[in-house]
Amino acid sequence: MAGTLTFTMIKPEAVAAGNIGEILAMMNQAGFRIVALKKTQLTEEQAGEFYEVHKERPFYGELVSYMSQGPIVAAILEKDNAVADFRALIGATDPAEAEEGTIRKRFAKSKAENAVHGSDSDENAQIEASFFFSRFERF
Ligand code: 3AN
Repeated sequence: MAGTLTFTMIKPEAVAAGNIGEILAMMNQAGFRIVALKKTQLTEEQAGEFYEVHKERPFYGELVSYMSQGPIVAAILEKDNAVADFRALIGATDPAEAEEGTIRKRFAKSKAENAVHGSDSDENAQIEASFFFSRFERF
């Protein structure tokens, strides 16, 4: 059975552009409940650890420096079928391929600066949520 939790980050360029409120509103309107929420900034080391799965990809270095360049907003979200439904809400990695009405269509600038992160599996949602939040920060 599909899990009810997913993990998201609003990425540095979307935070810097003042889009936190509108992006969170789109998540709420799509039926996601905020379980945990914080604004924080990753060190390069932390960003490297978070994106460890992409270590062999050619854009890994660029991704790590971009994700640590400014504050991000991290959140745990709850909804039935959370991971798949949230991936549908954010749209394709490349905003040029993202469908109308998706968060990336509206806010992403490029494949790298694509406004939001969304977990790609229930297992990764748990790992990513625990990277940012303790049990005492989830409600
Ligand atoms: P998604 O975020 O849609 O799951 P992944 O898992 O393929 O996409 O990529 C993780 C992150 O790596 C993306 N959110 C994006 O910031 C960055 N990324 C992916 N592809 C590229 C690329 N071709 N060039 C630069 N950065 C990329």
